[in-house]
Amino acid sequence: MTSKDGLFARLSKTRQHLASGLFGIFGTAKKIDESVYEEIEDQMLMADLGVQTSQHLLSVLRKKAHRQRYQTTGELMTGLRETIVEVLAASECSSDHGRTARPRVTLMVGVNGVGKTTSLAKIAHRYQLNGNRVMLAACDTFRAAAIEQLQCWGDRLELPVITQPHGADAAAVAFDAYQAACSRQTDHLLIDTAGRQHTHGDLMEQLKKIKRVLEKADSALPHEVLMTVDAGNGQNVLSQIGSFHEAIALTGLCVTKLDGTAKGGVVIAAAQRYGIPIRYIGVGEGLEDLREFVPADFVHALIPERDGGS
Ligand SMILES: Nc1nc2c(ncn2[C@@H]2O[C@H](COP(=O)(O)OP(=O)(O)O)[C@@H](O)[C@H]2O)c(=O)[nH]1
Ligand SMILES: [Mg+2]
Repeated sequence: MTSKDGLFARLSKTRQHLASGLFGIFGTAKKIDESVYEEIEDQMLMADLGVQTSQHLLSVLRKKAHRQRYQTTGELMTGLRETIVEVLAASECSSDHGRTARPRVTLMVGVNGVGKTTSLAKIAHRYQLNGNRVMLAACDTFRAAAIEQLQCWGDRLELPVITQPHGADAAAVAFDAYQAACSRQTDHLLIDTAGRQHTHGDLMEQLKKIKRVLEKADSALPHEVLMTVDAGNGQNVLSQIGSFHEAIALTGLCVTKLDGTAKGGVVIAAAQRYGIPIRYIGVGEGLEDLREFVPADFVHALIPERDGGS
């Protein structure tokens, strides 16, 4: 099974919502009229693209259809695919976010239970496979179990994990970890943080403090502020991103649990609304179930060619 086939299988729930409805429209070789656009919009809303993003995509698609004189619904389908890829690609960032810095520091943030710690372990594993030295920092000092969970991943992946006892100052752990990463010539320092509701002021302040303390050590830190969101939360994901972005300026997104939801369209909405690049998508609980986000592969898995399946 190639990774693209794997992606196709994992995105089946969202595809059933989005693509099967679209095939109903496009498969009937209708004339392109207003009712076709309305039906496309309905399908997009069902796949959780949201009103604003659906309308944006439709307006771009209408112009494209007019300019390129689309005659068939098949051409319209191709145009829709292209339009979504363009939206997703536009959020890919041109700046490299310290890609070559060593240690490159990633701060993982997000609300509770979305898959931050698991995704961090998956990212660590990817880096290791590329021959990089990785260190983890357990800055979710809020729950004792969270420190143990990261330690467990560290044992499994044979990675150093910097910890302090439950209740310690998370910013102090981050600072210690950065110093350790520098002295041990680590390539990637991945910092796990406590889940917090975006409405929880104190915890947001703690996150800002972690960032400030790192910035004091080196103004380029953290190179990446990666927010994990659970696709299953659908449109709520957008307000979560908005609050975190305002508080600590996100540089990337990791969208998890796309395997278990029909709301995968929220990936497109997130890219369109905030222009924050999607770095990774999570498509299962295993270590290998994290993919680098490739817009064209994602769109192909959601809206395949009619006779395709791979
Ligand atoms: N199906 C599925 N489960 C996931 C994915 N990512 C994380 N999980 C599960 O989500 C649960 C919460 O993950 P955790 O990393 O502890 O979340 P955190 O509270 O944000 O750190 C765990 O049971 C993970 O195995 C994913 O992409 N797909
Ligand atoms: Mg966690």
